[in-house]
Amino acid sequence: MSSEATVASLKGEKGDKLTKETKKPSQKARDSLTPEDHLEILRQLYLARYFDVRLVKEKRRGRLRGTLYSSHNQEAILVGTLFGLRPEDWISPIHRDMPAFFLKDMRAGWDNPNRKGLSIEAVCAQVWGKVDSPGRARDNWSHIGSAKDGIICSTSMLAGTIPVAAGVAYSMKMEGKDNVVVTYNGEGSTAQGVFHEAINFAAIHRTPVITIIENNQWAYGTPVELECPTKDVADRAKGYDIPGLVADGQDVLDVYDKMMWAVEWARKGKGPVLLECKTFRAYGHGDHDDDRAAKYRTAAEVERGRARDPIAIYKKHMVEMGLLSQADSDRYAPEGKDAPSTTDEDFPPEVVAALKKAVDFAVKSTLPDAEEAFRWVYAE
Ligand SMILES: Cc1ncc(C[n+]2csc(CCOP(=O)(O)OP(=O)(O)O)c2C)c(N)n1
Ligand SMILES: [Mg+2]
Repeated sequence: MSSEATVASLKGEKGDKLTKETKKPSQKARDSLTPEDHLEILRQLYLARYFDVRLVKEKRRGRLRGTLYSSHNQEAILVGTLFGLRPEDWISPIHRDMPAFFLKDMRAGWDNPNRKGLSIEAVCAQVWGKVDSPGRARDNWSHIGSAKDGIICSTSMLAGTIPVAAGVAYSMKMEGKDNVVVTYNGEGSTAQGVFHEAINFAAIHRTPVITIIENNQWAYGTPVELECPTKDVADRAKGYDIPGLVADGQDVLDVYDKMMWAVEWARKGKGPVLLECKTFRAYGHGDHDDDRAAKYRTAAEVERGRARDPIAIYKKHMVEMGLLSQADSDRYAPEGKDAPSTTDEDFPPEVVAALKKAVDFAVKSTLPDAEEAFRWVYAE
Protein backbone atom coordinates (compact mmCIF):
# COMPACT_ATOMS: atom_id res chain seq x y z
CA MET A 1 0.00 0.00 0.00
CA SER A 2 1.37 3.44 -0.86
CA SER A 3 1.79 5.88 2.01
CA GLU A 4 -0.84 8.08 0.36
CA ALA A 5 -3.41 5.28 0.39
CA THR A 6 -2.55 4.45 4.00
CA VAL A 7 -3.21 7.97 5.15
CA ALA A 8 -6.44 8.23 3.17
CA SER A 9 -7.81 4.99 4.57
CA LEU A 10 -6.89 5.96 8.09
CA LYS A 11 -8.86 9.16 7.82
CA GLY A 12 -12.13 7.22 7.79
CA GLU A 13 -15.26 7.60 5.72
CA LYS A 14 -16.23 10.90 4.22
CA GLY A 15 -19.33 12.45 5.72
CA ASP A 16 -18.40 11.68 9.32
CA LYS A 17 -18.15 15.37 10.06
CA LEU A 18 -19.65 16.60 13.30
CA THR A 19 -23.17 17.82 13.48
CA LYS A 20 -24.73 19.60 16.45
CA GLU A 21 -26.73 16.49 17.37
CA THR A 22 -23.74 14.17 17.46
CA LYS A 23 -22.13 16.47 20.01
CA LYS A 24 -24.79 15.70 22.58
CA PRO A 25 -24.88 12.14 23.87
CA SER A 26 -28.53 11.16 23.81
CA GLN A 27 -28.29 7.49 24.82
CA LYS A 28 -27.62 6.83 28.46
CA ALA A 29 -25.08 4.08 28.93
CA ARG A 30 -26.07 3.85 32.60
CA ASP A 31 -29.32 2.12 31.59
CA SER A 32 -27.33 -1.02 30.71
CA LEU A 33 -25.60 -1.25 34.10
CA THR A 34 -26.74 -4.15 36.28
CA PRO A 35 -27.32 -3.84 40.06
CA GLU A 36 -24.00 -5.69 40.53
CA ASP A 37 -22.28 -3.13 38.29
CA HIS A 38 -23.64 -0.31 40.43
CA LEU A 39 -22.41 -1.96 43.63
CA GLU A 40 -19.00 -2.50 42.05
CA ILE A 41 -18.80 1.16 41.01
CA LEU A 42 -19.56 2.17 44.59
CA ARG A 43 -16.91 -0.20 45.93
CA GLN A 44 -14.37 1.25 43.51
CA LEU A 45 -15.21 4.81 44.60
CA TYR A 46 -14.67 3.79 48.21
CA LEU A 47 -11.40 2.06 47.31
CA ALA A 48 -10.01 5.07 45.44
CA ARG A 49 -10.89 7.36 48.37
CA TYR A 50 -9.53 4.95 50.97
CA PHE A 51 -6.25 4.55 49.05
CA ASP A 52 -5.84 8.33 49.09
CA VAL A 53 -6.71 8.95 52.75
CA ARG A 54 -4.48 6.07 53.83
CA LEU A 55 -1.53 7.55 51.93
CA VAL A 56 -2.11 11.02 53.37
CA LYS A 57 -2.15 9.55 56.88
CA GLU A 58 0.95 7.40 56.30
CA LYS A 59 2.85 10.40 54.97
CA ARG A 60 1.88 12.56 57.95
CA ARG A 61 3.11 9.80 60.25
CA GLY A 62 6.46 9.97 58.46
CA ARG A 63 6.17 6.50 56.93
CA LEU A 64 6.41 7.59 53.28
CA ARG A 65 8.91 9.61 51.30
CA GLY A 66 8.34 11.67 48.17
CA THR A 67 5.33 13.75 47.22
CA LEU A 68 1.65 12.76 47.21
CA TYR A 69 -0.65 14.21 44.56
CA SER A 70 -4.08 13.58 46.00
CA SER A 71 -7.00 12.42 43.87
CA HIS A 72 -9.44 13.07 46.75
CA ASN A 73 -12.74 14.44 45.35
CA GLN A 74 -11.80 13.38 41.79
CA GLU A 75 -12.54 9.64 42.12
CA ALA A 76 -15.72 9.69 40.01
CA ILE A 77 -13.65 10.71 36.98
CA LEU A 78 -11.34 7.74 37.29
CA VAL A 79 -14.02 5.16 38.08
CA GLY A 80 -16.50 6.56 35.54
CA THR A 81 -14.01 6.61 32.67
CA LEU A 82 -12.38 3.24 33.39
CA PHE A 83 -15.39 1.12 34.27
CA GLY A 84 -16.68 0.57 30.73
CA LEU A 85 -13.36 0.00 28.96
CA ARG A 86 -12.39 -3.32 27.45
CA PRO A 87 -9.37 -5.08 28.97
CA GLU A 88 -7.34 -4.51 25.77
CA ASP A 89 -7.95 -0.76 25.69
CA TRP A 90 -4.99 1.43 26.69
CA ILE A 91 -4.74 4.19 29.25
CA SER A 92 -2.22 6.90 30.05
CA PRO A 93 -2.62 8.28 33.60
CA ILE A 94 -0.65 11.18 35.14
CA HIS A 95 0.31 12.37 38.61
CA ARG A 96 -3.20 12.82 40.03
CA ASP A 97 -4.48 9.47 38.75
CA MET A 98 -2.60 6.99 40.93
CA PRO A 99 -5.70 4.80 41.52
CA ALA A 100 -6.16 4.47 37.73
CA PHE A 101 -3.24 2.04 37.63
CA PHE A 102 -5.20 -0.50 39.69
CA LEU A 103 -8.75 0.50 38.70
CA LYS A 104 -8.06 -0.47 35.08
CA ASP A 105 -9.95 -3.71 34.28
CA MET A 106 -10.84 -4.12 37.95
CA ARG A 107 -14.20 -5.55 36.93
CA ALA A 108 -12.32 -8.74 36.02
CA GLY A 109 -11.80 -9.28 39.77
CA TRP A 110 -9.72 -7.26 42.22
CA ASP A 111 -7.39 -10.21 42.86
CA ASN A 112 -7.47 -11.69 39.37
CA PRO A 113 -3.79 -12.08 38.35
CA ASN A 114 -4.76 -12.11 34.68
CA ARG A 115 -6.62 -8.83 34.60
CA LYS A 116 -5.21 -6.01 32.46
CA GLY A 117 -4.24 -3.53 35.12
CA LEU A 118 -1.69 -3.26 37.93
CA SER A 119 -2.47 -4.94 41.25
CA ILE A 120 -3.12 -2.77 44.31
CA GLU A 121 0.00 -4.43 45.75
CA ALA A 122 2.20 -3.22 42.88
CA VAL A 123 0.87 0.33 43.17
CA CYS A 124 1.41 0.39 46.95
CA ALA A 125 4.95 -0.98 46.49
CA GLN A 126 5.52 1.91 44.07
CA VAL A 127 4.32 4.48 46.61
CA TRP A 128 6.44 2.90 49.34
CA GLY A 129 9.43 2.94 46.95
CA LYS A 130 10.19 -0.79 47.11
CA VAL A 131 11.71 -3.35 44.78
CA ASP A 132 8.43 -5.14 43.99
CA SER A 133 7.07 -2.08 42.20
CA PRO A 134 7.20 -1.35 38.46
CA GLY A 135 9.61 1.51 39.20
CA ARG A 136 11.83 -0.70 41.40
CA ALA A 137 12.24 2.07 44.01
CA ARG A 138 13.45 4.72 41.57
CA ASP A 139 10.70 7.03 42.80
CA ASN A 140 7.43 6.85 44.69
CA TRP A 141 4.83 8.00 42.23
CA SER A 142 3.29 7.69 38.78
CA HIS A 143 6.35 7.30 36.53
CA ILE A 144 5.33 3.76 35.69
CA GLY A 145 3.52 1.87 33.00
CA SER A 146 2.89 -1.68 31.83
CA ALA A 147 2.75 -2.64 28.16
CA LYS A 148 1.19 -6.02 28.94
CA ASP A 149 -1.62 -4.27 30.84
CA GLY A 150 -2.13 -1.53 28.25
CA ILE A 151 -0.77 1.30 30.40
CA ILE A 152 1.47 3.86 28.72
CA CYS A 153 4.37 4.84 30.96
CA SER A 154 3.55 8.11 32.67
CA THR A 155 5.95 11.03 32.56
CA SER A 156 5.94 14.36 34.37
CA MET A 157 5.91 16.41 31.18
CA LEU A 158 2.37 17.78 31.12
CA ALA A 159 0.43 16.50 28.07
CA GLY A 160 3.60 14.64 27.07
CA THR A 161 1.91 11.28 26.70
CA ILE A 162 -0.89 12.44 24.39
CA PRO A 163 1.39 12.15 21.32
CA VAL A 164 2.42 8.69 22.53
CA ALA A 165 -1.25 7.78 22.96
CA ALA A 166 -2.01 9.11 19.48
CA GLY A 167 0.79 6.91 18.13
CA VAL A 168 -0.45 3.82 19.98
CA ALA A 169 -3.96 4.49 18.66
CA TYR A 170 -2.60 5.01 15.13
CA SER A 171 -0.83 1.66 15.20
CA MET A 172 -3.94 -0.12 16.49
CA LYS A 173 -5.94 1.44 13.71
CA MET A 174 -3.40 0.24 11.14
CA GLU A 175 -3.72 -3.27 12.59
CA GLY A 176 -7.48 -3.12 12.19
CA LYS A 177 -8.20 -3.28 15.93
CA ASP A 178 -11.02 -1.25 17.42
CA ASN A 179 -9.46 -0.52 20.81
CA VAL A 180 -9.27 2.97 22.24
CA VAL A 181 -6.56 4.86 24.12
CA VAL A 182 -7.56 7.08 27.04
CA THR A 183 -5.26 9.86 28.23
CA TYR A 184 -5.69 11.78 31.48
CA ASN A 185 -4.67 15.42 31.82
CA GLY A 186 -5.34 18.38 34.04
CA GLU A 187 -6.85 21.54 32.57
CA GLY A 188 -3.42 23.18 32.96
CA SER A 189 -1.95 20.63 30.54
CA THR A 190 -4.22 21.91 27.80
CA ALA A 191 -2.19 25.14 27.67
CA GLN A 192 0.85 23.15 26.51
CA GLY A 193 1.87 23.29 22.84
CA VAL A 194 2.25 19.53 22.72
CA PHE A 195 -1.39 19.09 23.74
CA HIS A 196 -2.49 20.91 20.58
CA GLU A 197 0.00 19.18 18.29
CA ALA A 198 -1.09 15.79 19.53
CA ILE A 199 -4.84 16.47 19.30
CA ASN A 200 -4.29 17.95 15.85
CA PHE A 201 -2.49 14.79 14.70
CA ALA A 202 -5.14 12.54 16.26
CA ALA A 203 -7.95 14.56 14.63
CA ILE A 204 -6.39 14.54 11.16
CA HIS A 205 -5.76 10.80 11.27
CA ARG A 206 -8.94 10.04 13.21
CA THR A 207 -7.16 7.95 15.74
CA PRO A 208 -9.23 6.60 18.66
CA VAL A 209 -7.78 8.79 21.42
CA ILE A 210 -10.09 9.95 24.20
CA THR A 211 -8.53 12.78 26.16
CA ILE A 212 -9.96 13.23 29.63
CA ILE A 213 -9.50 16.72 31.03
CA GLU A 214 -9.73 16.68 34.80
CA ASN A 215 -10.67 20.32 35.26
CA ASN A 216 -10.05 20.76 38.99
CA GLN A 217 -9.88 24.56 38.55
CA TRP A 218 -6.21 24.85 39.53
CA ALA A 219 -2.85 24.05 37.94
CA TYR A 220 -0.51 24.35 40.90
CA GLY A 221 -1.22 28.01 41.89
CA THR A 222 -2.67 29.08 38.52
CA PRO A 223 -6.48 29.26 38.19
CA VAL A 224 -8.19 27.88 35.10
CA GLU A 225 -9.04 31.38 33.76
CA LEU A 226 -5.32 32.00 33.33
CA GLU A 227 -4.80 28.74 31.43
CA CYS A 228 -7.81 28.64 29.12
CA PRO A 229 -9.68 31.51 27.40
CA THR A 230 -12.95 29.64 26.75
CA LYS A 231 -15.71 29.01 29.30
CA ASP A 232 -15.42 25.26 28.89
CA VAL A 233 -12.01 23.70 28.33
CA ALA A 234 -13.83 21.19 26.10
CA ASP A 235 -14.35 24.04 23.62
CA ARG A 236 -10.75 23.57 22.58
CA ALA A 237 -12.15 20.65 20.55
CA LYS A 238 -13.80 23.08 18.13
CA GLY A 239 -10.47 24.00 16.56
CA TYR A 240 -9.94 20.37 15.63
CA ASP A 241 -13.52 19.59 14.54
CA ILE A 242 -13.83 16.81 17.09
CA PRO A 243 -16.46 16.34 19.82
CA GLY A 244 -15.81 18.19 23.07
CA LEU A 245 -18.02 16.92 25.87
CA VAL A 246 -18.50 18.31 29.36
CA ALA A 247 -19.32 16.00 32.26
CA ASP A 248 -20.10 16.67 35.90
CA GLY A 249 -16.94 15.17 37.33
CA GLN A 250 -18.59 14.69 40.72
CA ASP A 251 -21.28 12.42 39.28
CA VAL A 252 -19.87 9.05 38.27
CA LEU A 253 -22.93 8.20 36.16
CA ASP A 254 -22.69 11.40 34.14
CA VAL A 255 -19.00 10.71 33.56
CA TYR A 256 -19.82 7.11 32.58
CA ASP A 257 -22.57 8.14 30.12
CA LYS A 258 -20.39 10.69 28.34
CA MET A 259 -17.37 8.42 28.38
CA MET A 260 -19.25 5.53 26.79
CA TRP A 261 -20.51 7.88 24.09
CA ALA A 262 -16.90 8.92 23.44
CA VAL A 263 -15.73 5.30 23.42
CA GLU A 264 -18.37 4.33 20.89
CA TRP A 265 -17.42 7.30 18.68
CA ALA A 266 -13.74 6.38 18.81
CA ARG A 267 -14.30 2.63 18.32
CA LYS A 268 -16.32 3.32 15.19
CA GLY A 269 -13.24 5.00 13.71
CA LYS A 270 -14.65 8.51 13.90
CA GLY A 271 -11.58 9.86 15.68
CA PRO A 272 -10.64 11.51 18.96
CA VAL A 273 -12.86 13.08 21.62
CA LEU A 274 -12.15 15.56 24.41
CA LEU A 275 -14.07 14.87 27.60
CA GLU A 276 -13.85 17.60 30.21
CA CYS A 277 -14.86 16.53 33.71
CA LYS A 278 -15.49 19.46 36.01
CA THR A 279 -14.23 18.92 39.53
CA PHE A 280 -12.26 20.62 42.30
CA ARG A 281 -8.81 19.85 43.71
CA ALA A 282 -9.36 19.00 47.38
CA TYR A 283 -5.87 19.80 48.72
CA GLY A 284 -2.73 21.60 47.57
CA HIS A 285 -1.09 20.62 44.28
CA GLY A 286 0.92 18.04 46.22
CA ASP A 287 1.24 17.63 49.98
CA HIS A 288 4.25 20.01 49.89
CA ASP A 289 1.85 22.72 48.64
CA ASP A 290 -0.96 22.37 51.23
CA ASP A 291 0.09 25.39 53.31
CA ARG A 292 0.70 27.62 50.30
CA ALA A 293 -2.60 26.57 48.68
CA ALA A 294 -4.41 27.79 51.78
CA LYS A 295 -3.08 31.26 50.85
CA TYR A 296 -3.86 31.30 47.14
CA ARG A 297 -7.36 29.78 47.51
CA THR A 298 -9.96 31.14 49.90
CA ALA A 299 -11.53 28.83 52.48
CA ALA A 300 -14.95 29.65 50.99
CA GLU A 301 -13.84 28.51 47.52
CA VAL A 302 -12.48 25.25 48.87
CA GLU A 303 -15.65 24.60 50.86
CA ARG A 304 -17.77 25.25 47.77
CA GLY A 305 -15.57 23.08 45.58
CA ARG A 306 -15.73 20.17 47.97
CA ALA A 307 -19.43 20.43 48.81
CA ARG A 308 -20.43 17.89 46.17
CA ASP A 309 -18.60 14.75 47.24
CA PRO A 310 -18.70 12.03 44.52
CA ILE A 311 -19.34 9.27 47.05
CA ALA A 312 -22.34 11.10 48.53
CA ILE A 313 -23.76 11.87 45.08
CA TYR A 314 -23.50 8.28 43.94
CA LYS A 315 -24.96 6.84 47.14
CA LYS A 316 -27.93 9.18 46.70
CA HIS A 317 -28.43 7.85 43.13
CA MET A 318 -28.28 4.29 44.42
CA VAL A 319 -30.78 4.90 47.22
CA GLU A 320 -33.15 6.51 44.69
CA MET A 321 -32.74 3.53 42.34
CA GLY A 322 -33.54 1.17 45.23
CA LEU A 323 -30.09 -0.45 45.02
CA LEU A 324 -28.89 0.71 48.43
CA SER A 325 -30.81 1.08 51.69
CA GLN A 326 -30.56 4.38 53.53
CA ALA A 327 -29.09 2.45 56.48
CA ASP A 328 -26.32 0.98 54.28
CA SER A 329 -25.71 4.38 52.76
CA ASP A 330 -25.25 5.89 56.23
CA ARG A 331 -23.09 3.01 57.51
CA TYR A 332 -20.01 3.87 55.41
CA ALA A 333 -19.79 7.63 55.00
CA PRO A 334 -16.32 9.12 54.41
CA GLU A 335 -17.79 11.88 52.30
CA GLY A 336 -17.01 15.43 53.25
CA LYS A 337 -14.20 14.37 55.60
CA ASP A 338 -10.53 15.23 55.35
CA ALA A 339 -8.11 12.32 55.50
CA PRO A 340 -7.09 12.82 59.18
CA SER A 341 -10.70 12.77 60.40
CA THR A 342 -11.53 9.61 58.42
CA THR A 343 -11.40 6.21 60.14
CA ASP A 344 -11.44 2.64 58.82
CA GLU A 345 -15.06 2.39 60.03
CA ASP A 346 -16.03 4.89 57.34
CA PHE A 347 -15.27 2.29 54.65
CA PRO A 348 -16.67 -1.17 53.80
CA PRO A 349 -14.54 -3.93 55.41
CA GLU A 350 -13.63 -5.53 52.05
CA VAL A 351 -12.14 -2.22 50.90
CA VAL A 352 -10.11 -1.84 54.09
CA ALA A 353 -8.98 -5.48 53.85
CA ALA A 354 -7.89 -5.16 50.20
CA LEU A 355 -5.74 -2.15 50.95
CA LYS A 356 -4.33 -3.65 54.16
CA LYS A 357 -3.12 -6.65 52.16
CA ALA A 358 -1.50 -4.33 49.62
CA VAL A 359 0.12 -2.09 52.25
CA ASP A 360 1.46 -5.15 54.14
CA PHE A 361 2.96 -6.35 50.86
CA ALA A 362 4.58 -2.96 50.23
CA VAL A 363 5.96 -2.64 53.76
CA LYS A 364 7.47 -6.16 53.64
CA SER A 365 8.97 -5.62 50.19
CA THR A 366 12.67 -4.72 50.34
CA LEU A 367 14.86 -2.07 48.75
CA PRO A 368 16.82 -3.14 45.67
CA ASP A 369 20.58 -3.77 45.81
CA ALA A 370 22.55 -0.53 45.61
CA GLU A 371 24.20 -1.63 42.31
CA GLU A 372 20.80 -1.56 40.67
CA ALA A 373 20.99 2.25 40.68
CA PHE A 374 23.48 1.97 37.78
CA ARG A 375 21.30 -0.30 35.68
CA TRP A 376 19.02 0.76 32.80
CA VAL A 377 20.86 4.05 32.44
CA TYR A 378 22.94 3.09 29.39
CA ALA A 379 22.30 0.34 26.83
CA GLU A 380 23.15 -3.04 28.35
C1 LIG B 1 5.72 20.78 30.68
C2 LIG B 1 5.61 20.98 32.16
N1 LIG B 1 5.56 22.21 32.68
C3 LIG B 1 5.47 22.38 34.03
C4 LIG B 1 5.43 21.28 34.87
C5 LIG B 1 5.32 21.48 36.39
N2 LIG B 1 3.98 21.08 36.83
C6 LIG B 1 3.72 19.85 37.29
S1 LIG B 1 2.10 19.61 37.63
C7 LIG B 1 1.73 21.20 37.21
C8 LIG B 1 0.31 21.70 37.28
C9 LIG B 1 -0.59 20.81 36.50
O1 LIG B 1 -1.90 21.31 36.53
P1 LIG B 1 -3.04 20.54 35.80
O2 LIG B 1 -2.63 20.15 34.43
O3 LIG B 1 -4.28 21.34 35.92
O4 LIG B 1 -3.18 19.17 36.64
P2 LIG B 1 -3.54 19.00 38.19
O5 LIG B 1 -2.25 18.97 38.95
O6 LIG B 1 -4.42 20.12 38.59
O7 LIG B 1 -4.24 17.69 38.27
C10 LIG B 1 2.86 21.90 36.80
C11 LIG B 1 2.88 23.29 36.35
C12 LIG B 1 5.50 20.01 34.27
N3 LIG B 1 5.45 18.89 35.00
N4 LIG B 1 5.56 19.87 32.93
MG1 LIG C 1 -5.74 21.22 37.43
